[in-house]
Amino acid sequence: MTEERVGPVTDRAPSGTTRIVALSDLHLDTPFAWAPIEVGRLRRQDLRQSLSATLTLATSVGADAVVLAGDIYEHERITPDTAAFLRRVFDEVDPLPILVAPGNHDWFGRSSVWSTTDWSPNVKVFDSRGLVPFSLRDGFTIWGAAHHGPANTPGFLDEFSVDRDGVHLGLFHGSERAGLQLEGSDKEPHAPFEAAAVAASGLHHAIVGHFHRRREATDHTYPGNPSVLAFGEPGDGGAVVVDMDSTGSVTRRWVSVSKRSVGDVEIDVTGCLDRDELLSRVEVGLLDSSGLVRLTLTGELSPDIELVDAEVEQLGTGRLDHLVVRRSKLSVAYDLEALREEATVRGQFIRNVVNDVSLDEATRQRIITTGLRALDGRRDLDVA
Ligand SMILES: [Mn+2]
Repeated sequence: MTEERVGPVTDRAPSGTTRIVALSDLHLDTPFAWAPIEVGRLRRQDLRQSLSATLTLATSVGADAVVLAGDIYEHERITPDTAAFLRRVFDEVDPLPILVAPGNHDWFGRSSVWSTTDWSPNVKVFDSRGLVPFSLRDGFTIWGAAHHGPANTPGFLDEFSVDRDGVHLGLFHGSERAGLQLEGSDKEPHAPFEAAAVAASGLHHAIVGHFHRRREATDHTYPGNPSVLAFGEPGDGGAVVVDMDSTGSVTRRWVSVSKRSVGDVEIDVTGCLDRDELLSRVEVGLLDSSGLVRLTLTGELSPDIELVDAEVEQLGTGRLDHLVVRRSKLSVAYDLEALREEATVRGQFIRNVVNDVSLDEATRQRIITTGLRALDGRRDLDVA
């Protein structure tokens, strides 16, 4: 669920403080393969809107710069229209500096949009593999770098140290090592770094992209993805207003730049006696939801109920932008002890599955449920 976590930022940065608005992992033009075509289109439009809202925010809070920490778009997917959109919205906030550190999805290369677009003069794309300085103002330096390919980028803080006085902010796309577990094991260690290396290098703070979960660490910040790309993502990211004082310490405020909510709802259907009762329970359970919703049915479904996903999905029509129904946590309340005693095909089926030692318990339950539904002549089966 993406929501407003702070009120509008109405104050101005105190004098001597530099105000940065940070964003990462927008993934413009991501395909949303899980979604129907029209929902995918809607979400891609939402992503653009998140960027526009970020730039509006930056202007209204008097930011000194916008920093983009990578994966703003996807190299394989970005359309000429999206490139033109980027060019236009960046141009519209000129002379507000926009600093870009390309990530593993929007890596910098000769053919990349970061490289081929004729950006307005306020746009600075870091194109070097090593961190290089950009002097935002006297005594305030932003160090940025780029991924040059979709994988195998070494850590940006390896063998790096600042070489001048003042306040130093790092900007790159990479994996803080301790955070890898939090993101799940399928995240490859792109440009890994140790949290302690930020201070050790002489940087006061680093704005880092790649992890979709927001993180407010002592000396680094992951904005998190501002607009979720799939159900199950934490959805706690956004644009971050970072105020950095003359000693290099930071104050951070996350601001939601996503208009449409994306959420998970679980509804227990245990005890529903027929389909109508179940559908009303779901309808009531969805009353507080809006936007895109993944509904997970849980509990025990009465064997008498014939449940078709399309009927449940219709409950969202007109009120929600999209409703996905998931029944993987739903079991059917068969009386297996009684059924396995039956001298029937059904009884034999249960005995065979129960006695098959090659099956793990989850598979066994799924086969039994699916098989019994099939033997009952139901067509509302999950694909096993
Ligand atoms: Mn990434």
